[in-house]
Amino acid sequence: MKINDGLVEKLKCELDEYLKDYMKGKGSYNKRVYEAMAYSLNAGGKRIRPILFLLTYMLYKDNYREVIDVAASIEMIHTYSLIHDDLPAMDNDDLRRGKPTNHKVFGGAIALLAGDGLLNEAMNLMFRHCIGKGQNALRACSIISESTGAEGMVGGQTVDILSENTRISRDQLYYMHSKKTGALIKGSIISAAVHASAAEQEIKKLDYYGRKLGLAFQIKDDILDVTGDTAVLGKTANSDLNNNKTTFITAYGLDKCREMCSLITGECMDVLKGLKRDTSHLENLTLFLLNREK
Ligand code: GRG
Repeated sequence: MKINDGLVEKLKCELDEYLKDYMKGKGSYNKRVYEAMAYSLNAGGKRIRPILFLLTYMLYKDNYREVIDVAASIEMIHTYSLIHDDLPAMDNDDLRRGKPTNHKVFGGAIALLAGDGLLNEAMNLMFRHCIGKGQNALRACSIISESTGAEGMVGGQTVDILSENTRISRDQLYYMHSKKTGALIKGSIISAAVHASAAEQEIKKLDYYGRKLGLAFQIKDDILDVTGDTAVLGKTANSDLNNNKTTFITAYGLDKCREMCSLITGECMDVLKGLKRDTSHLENLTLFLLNREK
C-alpha cells in the first residue's frame, strides 16, 4: 500500500512486525496450525482496520503502543474472516492477498482451524490486554467482539451466503454490507474512541463516520471487483459476478456507484473536519480508500 502519509506507513510497518513476531516459535505437535495462521496473516494485507483503530485512538492519546495488541487482534479477526470466506463452502477463491488461498496451501481442514485459531488468538490478546485496565478497555474489546458476531460480520456473511443465485432487495443489500464489511470497520473506530475516553458526543460523530466509511469501502470494493485487475487486486476479479451475487453494481450500476462512493467519502471528510482535532491522518486514509486500486 502506498499512501502519502508517514504516520500511516509507520503504523503499518509496526503492525506488520508485531504480527510477524507474534506467531514465531509457537506450537509443537500443533505447529501446522500456526504456520497456516501466519501464512495468511503475513501475506500482505493493507491493515486498514487496525490502522483506523490506532489513528482514532491517537486523536485522544499519544501512546498508541499501549493498544497495539488490540489493533493486532482486529487484524487477526479480519484475516480469519478472509480465510473462511475463501473456503470452497463459501466463495471458493484461489487467490487472496496475491497468494494462493489458505485452503489451497494447507487443505480445507487446516484452513478452517487456522481461521478458528486466529479468532481465538484475537480473544486471548484482548482478554490479556484488559487485565487491570478498567472499564473503557473492557467496553472497547466488547465492541470489537460484538461487531464480529451474529449481529455483525457473521450475520452479514450469513445473508451473503443465503443470497447467492437470488436477487435481494436494496434494503437487504445495505443490511448485508453494513454487517459483513461495515461492522468491523465501524467497530475498529468506535472501540478506539471508547478506549481513549472520548466524549459521548464525539463517539456519536465517529459512529456516523465509521458507518459511512464502511459503506464507501464496500461500494469501492464492488467497483474494483468489476473494474480491477486480478494481478493488482491480489484476488480474483469478477468474483461477485461469477458467484451470481447482488452487489451495489448490480443494484445501481457502475456510474452511480462511483458517484455514491465520492459523495459518501465527502460526508466522511465533513465529519472528521467537524471534530476539531488533528484528523489529518484519518482524512488521508479516508481519501486513500476512495482512490485505492486494490
Ligand atoms: C467468514 C464470518 C466470515 C465473514 C467473511 C470479510 C468477509 C466476511 C468477507 C470478505 C469478502 C469481501 C471481498 C468483502 C468485501 C470487503 C472486504 C472485507 C474486503 C477485504 O478487505 P481488505 O480490502 O483486505 O481490507 P486486505 O487483504 O487488504 O486486508
